[in-house]
Amino acid sequence: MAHSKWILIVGSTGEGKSSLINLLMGREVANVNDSADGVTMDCQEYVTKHAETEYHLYDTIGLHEADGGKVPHKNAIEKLVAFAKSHSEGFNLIIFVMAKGRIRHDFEQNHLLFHDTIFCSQAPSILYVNGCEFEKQTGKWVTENAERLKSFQFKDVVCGTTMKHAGEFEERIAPKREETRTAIWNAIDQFSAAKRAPITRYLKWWQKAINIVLNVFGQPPLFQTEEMNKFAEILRKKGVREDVIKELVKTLQ
Ligand SMILES: Nc1nc2c(ncn2[C@@H]2O[C@H](COP(=O)(O)OP(=O)(O)OP(=O)(O)O)[C@@H](O)[C@H]2O)c(=O)[nH]1
Ligand SMILES: [Mg+2]
Repeated sequence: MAHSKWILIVGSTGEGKSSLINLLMGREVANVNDSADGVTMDCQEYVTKHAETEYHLYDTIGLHEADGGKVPHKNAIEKLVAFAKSHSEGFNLIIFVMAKGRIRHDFEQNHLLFHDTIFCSQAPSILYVNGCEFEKQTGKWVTENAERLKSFQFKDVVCGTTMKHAGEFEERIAPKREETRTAIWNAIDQFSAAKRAPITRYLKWWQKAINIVLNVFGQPPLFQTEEMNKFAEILRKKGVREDVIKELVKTLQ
């Protein structure tokens, strides 16, 4: 039987996940769309073979702020639980996808949720920066954002393009698309772990995950960790004002 690996692809709606999947698969399997509608936490599987390995690519939107008024946070929590239940065996690699530009709050929250919390930082992750077709120097974005990127602990950052039907630019874009495909497959081969990192089953991490979901939806956290309670108690005993403690706890959570 061929060796199999599970790859989770996370990114907000419209950043280029489906385009990346199509590029990796070598054919149009995932719907590429311009609409701003996305379904939080829904997951779609695509299977392909590369270098004697069977890859299960999972396309998921993760959390995004645009859902704020539209999808209640309870839906997002339910979907997160369903996701954890049906993928408990975990993944060998997480690919975060973002379109070139500013690193946004929802990106940070998704990283915190998927990388730090759901997989307890045990699944290696790489970043794919999409929309770099007109970058004169490949990787310029990485150099410019080096300081910001450090904290995410990405094993690799690949800048590229999945742009299709580029009209008059097609001749220039086509080789860049091919370079992107090669670079991403190389990164997958090199950085995916031999073993799948399972989804965590610890209460502490789940409390953190649910707090992150609530944060994205502008809701206050439901859980405070034991350490945080102890910390607040010490400050209280020292006479620190309650509103100051509350603010500090909120920042640290
Ligand atoms: N300029 C540019 N546009 C791109 C690139 N890749 C994809 N797009 C465009 O970006 C839009 C969104 O791409 P998708 O691949 O559908 O994005 P997605 O992340 O799957 O979006 P959802 O399925 O809604 O979550 C489409 O209009 C694509 O044509 C790229 O490298 N450069
Ligand atoms: Mg898509």
